Amino acid sequence: MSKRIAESELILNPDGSVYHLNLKPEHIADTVIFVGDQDRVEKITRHFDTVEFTTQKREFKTQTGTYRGKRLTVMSTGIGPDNIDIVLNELDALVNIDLETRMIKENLRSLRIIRVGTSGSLQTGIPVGSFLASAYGLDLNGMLHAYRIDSIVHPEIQEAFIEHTGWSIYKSQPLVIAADKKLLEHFGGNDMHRGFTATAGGFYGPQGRVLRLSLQDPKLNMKIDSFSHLGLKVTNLEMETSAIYGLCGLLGHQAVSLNAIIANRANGTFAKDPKKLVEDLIRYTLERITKL
Ligand code: R1P
Repeated sequence: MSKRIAESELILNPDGSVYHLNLKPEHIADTVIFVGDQDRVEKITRHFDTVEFTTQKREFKTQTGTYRGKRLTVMSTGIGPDNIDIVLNELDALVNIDLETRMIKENLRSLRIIRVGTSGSLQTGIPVGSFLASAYGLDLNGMLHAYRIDSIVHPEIQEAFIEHTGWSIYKSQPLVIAADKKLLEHFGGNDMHRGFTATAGGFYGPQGRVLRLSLQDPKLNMKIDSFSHLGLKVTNLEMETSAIYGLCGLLGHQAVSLNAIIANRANGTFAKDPKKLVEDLIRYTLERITKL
């Protein structure tokens, strides 16, 4: 029997909705599409037959409706792994905690989470304009270290990565977490690269970008690019995937991350029309969702 979760630990708004997301259990579908940008939510739901519910608080905008008869939720997570911690804990609470009694439910539900994001490639073989499904997330940001993560990580790849890059003892240890296999198979079609996606906790220094500040290890990006373990190379950098894979793995939800490659860090190129790439990935994702 679980313990009652205190008001200070699971905060509810006066209307009973969860604190940051402003949602009640009836507002969400079992399949949830995550995007970063709040303006991308309607770029997806404008394809829907109907939208039954809309809310927004800060960067977390949610719409639920039906697409070709299938009930779907689309939610913006904003930027970064810290937001993913909020979004996934509150989403899980909506389905797996009784918000009246504040007790964990006996029968747990599993959500399907599909991220539709943008990302920068690290390999010349994955050019701007490609789509990539992340088979693994490489966690370089540390958020997941707050949790007991041992059951879902891949220490042999982590150790090889730490050795190859000479990973600093002053940074949190990298973690490797896999996508949900079935969702990866379903969404990672022939026209998609399979990826090993590094998730950074910032956009500039943490991804090796130099404007005015010097980096602790200026060669780190080169070492990440050249890492290879049993054929596994780090393919792209963004800011959410490993956090989603880690928390979904621990909470019992299924997740896959789909990336539109809008930049290539290996050859310095950036997409001429990133909006079109995102729109193409949205259409691809919605098409595949109807076949789930
Ligand atoms: C940085 O510009 C943001 O873009 C990428 C990164 O992961 C980060 O969130 O993804 P989204 O376009 O999905 O937000």
